[in-house]
Parts: sequence; structure tokens; C-alpha cells
Amino acid sequence: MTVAPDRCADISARHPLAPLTVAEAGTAASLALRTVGTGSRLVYCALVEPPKATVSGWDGTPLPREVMCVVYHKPERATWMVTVRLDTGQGAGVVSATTVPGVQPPITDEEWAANAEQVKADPAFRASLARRGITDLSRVQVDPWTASNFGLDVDKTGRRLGRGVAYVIDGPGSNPYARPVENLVAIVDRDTGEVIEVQDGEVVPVPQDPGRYDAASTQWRELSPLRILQPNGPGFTLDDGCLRWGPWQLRLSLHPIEGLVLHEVCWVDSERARPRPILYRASMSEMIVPYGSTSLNHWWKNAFDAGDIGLGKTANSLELGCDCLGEIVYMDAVSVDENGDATALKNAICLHEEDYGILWKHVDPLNKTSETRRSRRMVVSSIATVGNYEYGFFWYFYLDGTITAEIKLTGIIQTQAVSPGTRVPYANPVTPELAGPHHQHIFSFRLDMCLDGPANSVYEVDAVPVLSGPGNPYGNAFTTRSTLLETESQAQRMAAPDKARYWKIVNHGVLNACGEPVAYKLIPTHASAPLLAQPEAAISARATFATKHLWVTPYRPDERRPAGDFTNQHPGGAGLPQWTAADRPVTDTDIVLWHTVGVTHFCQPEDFPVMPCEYTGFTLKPFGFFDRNPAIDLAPACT
Ligand SMILES: [Cu+2]
Repeated sequence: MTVAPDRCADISARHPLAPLTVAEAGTAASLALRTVGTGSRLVYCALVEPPKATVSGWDGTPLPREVMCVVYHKPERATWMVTVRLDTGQGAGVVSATTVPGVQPPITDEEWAANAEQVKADPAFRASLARRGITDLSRVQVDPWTASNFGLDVDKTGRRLGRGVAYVIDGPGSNPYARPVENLVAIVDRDTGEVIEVQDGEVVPVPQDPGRYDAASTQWRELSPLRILQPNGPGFTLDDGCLRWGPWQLRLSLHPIEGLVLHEVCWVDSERARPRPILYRASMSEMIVPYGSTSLNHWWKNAFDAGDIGLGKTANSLELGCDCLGEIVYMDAVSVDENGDATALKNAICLHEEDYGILWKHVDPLNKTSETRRSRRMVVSSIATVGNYEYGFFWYFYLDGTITAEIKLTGIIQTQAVSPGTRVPYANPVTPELAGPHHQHIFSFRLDMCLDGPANSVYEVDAVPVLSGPGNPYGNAFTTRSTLLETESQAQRMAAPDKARYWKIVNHGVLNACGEPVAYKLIPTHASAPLLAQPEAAISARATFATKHLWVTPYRPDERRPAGDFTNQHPGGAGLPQWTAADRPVTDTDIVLWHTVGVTHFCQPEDFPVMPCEYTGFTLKPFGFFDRNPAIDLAPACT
């Protein structure tokens, strides 16, 4: 990858990865809907990223822009992928339109709202609510979850399904998850609105505590005002998706499914006077929230919040002073509804600088001198609201070359009503009337590496004690063991904190001043427990990515989603397990790392009524990528 440092700003043509505009998305969506015909609904549309070689070798000549639209044709229950070229010379045109058999696209807002009402209107469901003393349907909320796939008869029908659960609501600002209707599930056909089955178990009293968390219902504790000011404005620029800050240069976009995506992440090296590529593309490409409860309302809950719903589709419009503090620059994204109407999603990505304490310091007591440099990081973030949960996706870029990804998990837990004073299995009490079922949040980061070029390899590096003997006469020695991961099967790895394990990504073709290949290390700081479901459980086949902390694959442009392109109701086997069955070589070639991180969530009273952020993520740190501390040239913070 040879990227000129000023290519994003100084060339008049839009960069091939410049974000989709409202006009582009609207044009493509309406053409796609017209092509598929009456009864079609737009699920999402995304820029077709041109081939990597085209992007890397781009010389500023305008390239055709293409948009891929996923369309659901309800009358025929068919999923379509329609690719639109925006400027063919005679305006926009469809270049391909194909159906994808046997898959279900992500669910839409329109379906969620309609299915909720359809479940509420069902006589059997109403009878079950009435059995619990609930007759005022205006005070009932139904969440029609994605249905998963367990190979049951209902799954084999090929219908587009939802599993609905109910809550009692107490007006605006109330917390539905405080008052779940336990042991009642409706299976709905999303296309026809027919409630296929109502599963009604033991009646558990609906909890009475409204669990409110809104500002009007709480006593406030005021904090001393805190202002973050940059009198000369922010120290970065954003130009049509291209961010430049200090030595860092990268592009940003918001993908409807993956959410925040980083492209062409480079370090612009002042010494070598050229941009040095590190990542070609990075995103949180899929996630799964498997529940570990056996109870009627929870055993089937397996949320692929990216693939089943979409983390860009559910991204928030962020608010200054609340979501982001300081000298903020926002980047808008595009929202497209089921009719193909495109609008700006304002303030979808937040950019700002943060002070991060000291970066390096030394006091020389003899000479009574002191040198200190402050650390500052560039923060790029977006937040998605998926049903009851919020997920904040934060990327941090540091002046020493470190990149950190952090996910902040907040929002409201899934709740299980319990009779006061009782305990239920596979769940912890959070209030006298509520339990929180055990569950995991497992995320797969797709890291398309490009360390000083595409030919990269990965070593697993462990800290190893050395047995006492002639080579270790004092018993104190320890060393490292580096193992080259040569094939896809060898590269399916687990974290090992007791071995201080990390994975070192190298370019054997570029050496540093010590004669070693340039490298970054992937530090699995939050690898957590892998998928805890049994191997024979349906979710193990559907979210196999979650069973390992690391996978490495050779780059293929169509291998983007670790559980397959269409996760909704998918029976499993797609994505990483399918691709890696070929056991392809992964050395000295263009490789993609898939890093699994997560939170295994055993709920606690402090998680209610809203959960304080839990954190997960990882760190990419230079390891001989530079010849010395790359932040040695920072200006002193005080003189
Ligand atoms: Cu959780």
C-alpha cells in the first residue's frame, strides 16, 4: 500500500472509500427497490469498496461508485442483493440483481414495530396476558426478538420468524425491563403477522418496582463543573472521511451492519518521510450475545446484534456534553429506511482529543533535570442502541504508535421476573423481584493488517521459564517462545495470560534498525471466556468464531463476516469455520486477524436499573515497528 500523505485532502476526485452520501444512498436504494418490484423493502445499503489493489494504487482519477443494497421481497419471501453503479455515464444503473436463496436478511425497524403489534393483537397471547391480570394492552410492550435457529420443526418451515416477549410499561420514561411478563413467548411469522405459537408457562407475578432511571425520577448529585477547552481548536482535521491527527492518518465510515469502520490506517513517519500502512481495514465485524438460561423466556436468546440487526443502522446521533466532552468534531452518516428514503444520521461518529496522563518521563537526580511529555489520544467513537443494550465502540490512537479498541457495554440487562424470595437457576438476583440471566457478549474484530505492506505473518509469543542448569545457573532466567502460525488451523488460538501471550504481526520483508522484521503485537487484554455453550448447542455452530480468541485467514475480499453474511436464523457453519476448513497458508501473505474479545456477564444488583459501563477490547502496540520511542520528538508540556 503506497499512500501519499496528502492524497485525501489535495485531490479533487472523491477517494474510492469516501463515505456514502445521502444522495448516493437514496439513488441506489430507490433503484434497487424499483428493480425488485412491488412489495420490496430496503434492508440496508452500503458502499461497495473497490478492490484493494485499486484503492491502494489509486492515482486520483475518479472511480465509479457502486452501492450494494440488500432488499427483502416480502410477497415471495426472497432476499435480493442489488448492486447499483451511481454514474454509468447515463446516470445511475443496476449492474447486478440476484436473489440469495435460503437466507434471512437482518430485521428492520418496520418489522419490529409491526410484529410487536401483531403479537399483542393475537387472541391466545391476550388470553395469556389476561391470565396474569394484564388487560390494558396500551401498557404492554412486546419485543419481537430474532428467532435464532435450533433445527426445530418451526425453524425448518423456512418462515421469517420472531420470538416475542412482553413487558408492562408505565408511560413515557418508564423502564419496560423492570416489569417483564415471565414465561410467555409468542412465535410470529414476520411476513404474514400470524402468531404461530404461544408458549405459556408458570405464572410469575409481574414485578411492581418501576425501576425508573430517568432524570425526573432521581435525586441528583451535582459534580463540580469540568470544561475541556482547546483555545486554538482541535488538533486534527476531518475531510470527507479522512482523519489526520499528528502522525496518524486514516479514513472513517459507518457501515450499516458493522458500524464504525477504519480504513487505511497509516503512521506518517517524519523520519522516513512516508506514510507507513498498519491496517488496511478494521472493524468489529460480528458479535453474539448467547444466554445461558434454560427458562422459557431466555434459553433461545442469541443476538447477533451486527448481522441480525445492524450496528450502523442502530447508531445514535450523539450529543455534545453528554456522549462527548471537549472540542468535538462530528461526522454524519446516512440512514436509509425501508422505503429507500435516505436521510443524514447527524453526529454518528464523534472525534476528539483526550489528555491521557503522562506518556514518558525521567528525572535525572544527579543533574537535577527532568523531562516529561504528556500523552494525548485521538478518540473515534460511535454508540449503537440495540433493544435494551447500548454498545459504544471506541478506537484510541496514541502518540507512541499504540492503537486500542474499546467497547463500552451499558443499557439495561435482560430481566427475569421471580417470585419474591425465590432463586432461579442460571441467573443472579438483581432486585427482590428480578433476576438477570447469565449471558455473554462476544465480539469479533476483523483486522485486515498491512504492516509496511500486505505480506505479513503472525507469531504466537509466550513467556517461558527456563529450568535451572548450566544455561540458567541461578534459576532466574526466563525467555520467550515464538511460534510461527503457518496455516489457518495452526492459527486458531486461545489467549493465555499466565504465559503473557501475545500475537506478533510481522513483515519479514522490512527490517528495523536492529535487523528484526518490523512488527506490531496484538495484546489480548480482554479475551475473557470463549463461548460457554456446549459444542452440540445450536449456537456453537452459528457463532463458531466465539470459540477461539484468534483466527488468521488469508485475505479474500468476500470474507468479511465471521459468522457469514446472513446470520439471521442461519443454521450455522458459515464464515470462519467454513473458510478455514481449507487450511490455507497464512505466512508472508496478505492476512486478516480475527480477534475475539468479550464479557461474560453474571448480573448483579449494581447492573440495575441501568448498567454502568463494562469494558472490553484489545491493544495493538508497535514492537520494533519503530527504531526508537516514536514520541521522543514531542514538545515538552511545561518549560
Ligand atoms: Cu450483559
